Amino acid sequence: MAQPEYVPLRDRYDPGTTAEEAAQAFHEIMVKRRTVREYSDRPVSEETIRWLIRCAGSAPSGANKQPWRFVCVQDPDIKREIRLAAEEEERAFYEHRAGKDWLEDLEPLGTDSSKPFIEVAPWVIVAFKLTKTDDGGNVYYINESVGLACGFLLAAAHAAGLATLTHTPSPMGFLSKVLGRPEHERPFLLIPVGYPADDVRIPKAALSKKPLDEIMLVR
Ligand code: IYR
Repeated sequence: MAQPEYVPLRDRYDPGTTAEEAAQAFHEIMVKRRTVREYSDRPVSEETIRWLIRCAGSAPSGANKQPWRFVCVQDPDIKREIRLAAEEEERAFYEHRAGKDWLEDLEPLGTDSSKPFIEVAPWVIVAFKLTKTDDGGNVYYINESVGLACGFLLAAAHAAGLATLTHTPSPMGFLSKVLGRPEHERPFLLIPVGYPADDVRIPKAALSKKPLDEIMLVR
């Protein structure tokens, strides 16, 4: 086996304060993130989106294969096509695909099959997972990897003052067709990105997060 080549860890991030203070400060930023379903049409520059994708692309991944592609859509015609196809799937979901329990769980969030945000938000980012590398090689821990990259993307958008929504129309096959993606790429998440509408409201139920002692154990 060939020995890996190593380089020193340079450019270390230094928060300039204690880890505890920095962790608390970052929490103060992240805890203000909200999933937003109503957007302003205020433009967001392509360069901003490029920074968000650079950030997503910095995520760790299985064997560093980076099994993701982010298709960033601003073209109103394509957004419309995506919206119409997504709403068709969602109508089937809300009318008969979702069971009673699932619909009951969604009730407090007020979601339904209408997805205007796909057209109103200036950008819709469709994250695809790669089931093979572009040259046919293996990829590993695909869902974990793409999930992490999407998490980075959401955090980056939030840090830029932008809102997001993780939308999962199901099934999502139409996105491959509309966006002309090859067989080895599978739609993973649809993420509108933009400024929240001025009069945006958030379902109260989405605000409650589990207390720390319910999600954390120390041993
Ligand atoms: N995909 C549907 C339903 C939906 C499912 C879950 I789980 C949510 O947290 C929110 C919605 C939709 O987008 O409306």
